[in-house]
Amino acid sequence: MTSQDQQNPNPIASAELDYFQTNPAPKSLKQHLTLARAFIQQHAEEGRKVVLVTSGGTTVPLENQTVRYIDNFSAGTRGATSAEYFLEEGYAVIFLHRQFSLLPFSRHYSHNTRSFLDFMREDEDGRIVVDQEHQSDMIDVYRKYMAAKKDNLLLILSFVTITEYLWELREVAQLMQPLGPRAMFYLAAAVSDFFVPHDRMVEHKIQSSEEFSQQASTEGDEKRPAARTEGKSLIIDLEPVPKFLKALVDGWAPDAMIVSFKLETDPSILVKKAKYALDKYAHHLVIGNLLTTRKWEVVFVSAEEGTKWIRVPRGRRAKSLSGVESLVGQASGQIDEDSPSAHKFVGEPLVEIESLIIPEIAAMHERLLTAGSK
Ligand code: PAZ
Repeated sequence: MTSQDQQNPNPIASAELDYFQTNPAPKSLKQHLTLARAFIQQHAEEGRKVVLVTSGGTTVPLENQTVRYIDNFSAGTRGATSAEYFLEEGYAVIFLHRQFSLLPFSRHYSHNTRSFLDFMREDEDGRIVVDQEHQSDMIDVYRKYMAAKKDNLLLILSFVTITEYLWELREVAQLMQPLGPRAMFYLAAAVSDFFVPHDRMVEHKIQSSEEFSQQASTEGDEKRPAARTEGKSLIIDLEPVPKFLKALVDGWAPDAMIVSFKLETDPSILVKKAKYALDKYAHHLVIGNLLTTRKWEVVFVSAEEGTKWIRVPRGRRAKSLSGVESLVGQASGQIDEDSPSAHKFVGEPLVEIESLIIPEIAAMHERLLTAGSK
């Protein structure tokens, strides 16, 4: 034990307390929790498994009245796609996503280079209808969406900033506690590791002109603004976000199955980092993925099964004369190579990799539930 640990026997708990005391809750939290409480209660009563899917990137605001912020690349594809496959596996889904990132179902027709209007045409009576070419795909998506809506199986909540995300995650996780091991967390959001604490954030837009910029307080003052101009330069001095992933296991959702993602860009450290995260956070499964290949391959790292790669089959899409699409290529979604693929992936993957990931996770959840009930 370090002398700091001796003064404070649970550094994670005190970092948590400090974070949530000093970084205010989002205004929409109360309303979100009312919705989440009713949703969780309904599905607990109906004996359904509930998964909280997080999706999209968190922002790091530099000003309280935010004009500028730091963001990341995530579009929310992984989360939105996974949510659909969790519904297919019989889960009720709480979809906690970055506002305006991809949503389950509507993702098929949004954020594309094509507008949703390109899927429509005007019929002889002057009414808008779906183009013949897109009828079968759209009816499929529409029916699944309506089925989820009818049974209230999908609750959509949103966040923008890192602090909003953490508040929502903590509070919804605590509401999910009564579900016990029937709850799952699927943490696909790209969460910032660094942030500007509330007490070091300037109120107004940071001025680029020296004449208007507020003078930074004296050197060495730890409460000086974390983002400020000094001379002509913008200085951004971020602090680490406390590591809350362990709190999820220890305090917020001790009985739930927890699946987290590890994103890297360097193939040589991916598995090592995923294993490290598994040891450190004691989640049930860590899924490693690389920025450039994340739609084609991921690596599962778990105490239960060690290391296992999931890959989309290689091949191509083929269209028959009738226009029906089929897959030509390897049947299996898995190849037993034990490291990231050396070959380059081009175009779109043959199938959505989430269609392979989610059934594996659902089966793992079932095994955990069975083992727990013995
Ligand atoms: O949102 P997206 O589909 O563009 O990307 C998904 C992802 C890479 C953000 C996700 O698979 C992931 O790895 N999330 C965790 C990222 C992290 O290490 O914080």
